[in-house]
Amino acid sequence: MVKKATAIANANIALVKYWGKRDKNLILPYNGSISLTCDGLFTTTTVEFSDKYAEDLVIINDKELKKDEKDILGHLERIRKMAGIKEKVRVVSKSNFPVAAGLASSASGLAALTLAAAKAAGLNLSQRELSILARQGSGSACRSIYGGFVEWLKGEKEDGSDGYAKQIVDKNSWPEFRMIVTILSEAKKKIGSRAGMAQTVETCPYYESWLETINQDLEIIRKGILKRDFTIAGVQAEYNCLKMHALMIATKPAIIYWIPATMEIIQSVIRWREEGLECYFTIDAGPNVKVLCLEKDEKEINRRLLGLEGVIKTIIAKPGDDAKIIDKHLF
Ligand code: 2P0
Repeated sequence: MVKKATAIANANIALVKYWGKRDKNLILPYNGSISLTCDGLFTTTTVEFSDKYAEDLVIINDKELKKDEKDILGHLERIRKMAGIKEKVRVVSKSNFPVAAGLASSASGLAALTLAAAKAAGLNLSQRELSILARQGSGSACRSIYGGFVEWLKGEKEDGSDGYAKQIVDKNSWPEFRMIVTILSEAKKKIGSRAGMAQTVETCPYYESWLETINQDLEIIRKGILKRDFTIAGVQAEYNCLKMHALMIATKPAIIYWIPATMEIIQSVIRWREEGLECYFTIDAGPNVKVLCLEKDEKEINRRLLGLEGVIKTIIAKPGDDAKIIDKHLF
């Protein structure tokens, strides 16, 4: 039997951010998060388990995986164990956007890997089971199993069985919603989010306040999404992003992901909004800014963004689909 499958998964960008783990092995978060699954920012991954391979081999964006990179081989081993198979694996994965620049490449990457590997290994998992499994590869990947607007429930149980993502609404529920991703720097970031969030939990004096106020952020954004109220969702997303960056800045040593062009966009978005062009920003563990707007303003905001110093390019994303199996393999 051929044990080969290919999956495609979209990246997701959080509107309420995940920042901090209560369990590093199972990847259980201290707080819940909400994201938009982005059409047009995706990873395609082919996985094959076979006796013909003498060694595991993982090729991501044409480069062989180094041992010290995220524990992808450990994740594949987890899936092999679940399926009770022993064959070595070959993985080829490609993303259509810059990796490791705060664009959640690990989310689409680990979601596509989980789905393709589970299918190739002969596991027949529900979306919830896939979400729990993807989470153990990379936290934010559990959200990329679903399309549209998605919430990752932090869960309470120690075994992580209630720590999964679920869809709030699908992509057709708010088709006018847009996320314009600006690419400012394709450089690999200095501190990864895994180390950055651990450092924040350990040293940031404000981390307790983050946890005390997060449920309110989740509630307001959920309401904004369900009512399709752009102002409610946008205001709260921007606020939550700034709170997360305030945490990062107040750790020892400070984690500062922003570059001058990041601030240029922040100030511009605030100015455009004051002029009546409604848009909001969010920023992850990197310098790139994502600008939230509605379809009617997409062209104008994109034009203005491209005119700013330091903006290399933009990608306009709409609400995207669930992760899915496709027929066309990469090898
Ligand atoms: C998020 N980020 O909610 C937050 C906001 C970055 C900033 O999830 O250690 O790659 O693999 O669980 O999911 C990035 O962290 O970290 C992230 P791991 P992950 O999107």
